[in-house]
Amino acid sequence: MKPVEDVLLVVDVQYDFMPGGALAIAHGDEVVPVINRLARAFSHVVLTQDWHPASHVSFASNHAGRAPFETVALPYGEQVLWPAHCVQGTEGAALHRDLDVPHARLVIRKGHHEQVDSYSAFVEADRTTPTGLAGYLREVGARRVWLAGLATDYCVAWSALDARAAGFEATVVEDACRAIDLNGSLERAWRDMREAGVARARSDEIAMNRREA
Ligand code: VGL
Ligand code: ZN
Repeated sequence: MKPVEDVLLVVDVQYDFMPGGALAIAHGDEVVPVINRLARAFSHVVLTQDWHPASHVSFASNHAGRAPFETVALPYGEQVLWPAHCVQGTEGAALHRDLDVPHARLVIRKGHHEQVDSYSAFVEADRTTPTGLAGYLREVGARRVWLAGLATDYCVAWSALDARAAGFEATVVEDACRAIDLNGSLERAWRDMREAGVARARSDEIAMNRREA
């Protein structure tokens, strides 16, 4: 296994997704030490950052009379309305200070278009606007994307599915992720990923295998 063929994608390890954050994910902070350990087995790491303008279409507060976790029909399809989170330049949008991945090469910021959300690190929610990540990964010779971070059933799952759609192998490191689990979203995400050929692994297996490789 040539290291350059394997890229670790660390998704949205940001304060607003941590306990106490604006869109808190239960036990979200537990991924940090797992990812720190995992990342040492990868020479190539890419980080993502959810990065919305304050006027973003995914925020319930920008829709009169609507509450968080309701859905709304947008031109590109159904959109979950979230509490305002990861507003560009705020503390809540910052990466967790204990995330220790100094060798990460690229940070992809997504969700910056006011009228389009982007769970996926590859393609925005209109399903047509690319972030550029697929082109970057192809150019550096990546074959498999390993995924970790938040949330399993939204940004991790959508990124894993789009990695497959872009022609990469994809493996979700399940103990390095935590889920939002809204109305069965976690079970649905695992089913969709399985059907798309996304593999599942545990961080202890990977770190060991990759050290031996
Ligand atoms: C996410 C909901 C809204 C995520 C981002 O990182 O999974 N979920 N924005
Ligand atoms: Zn978001």
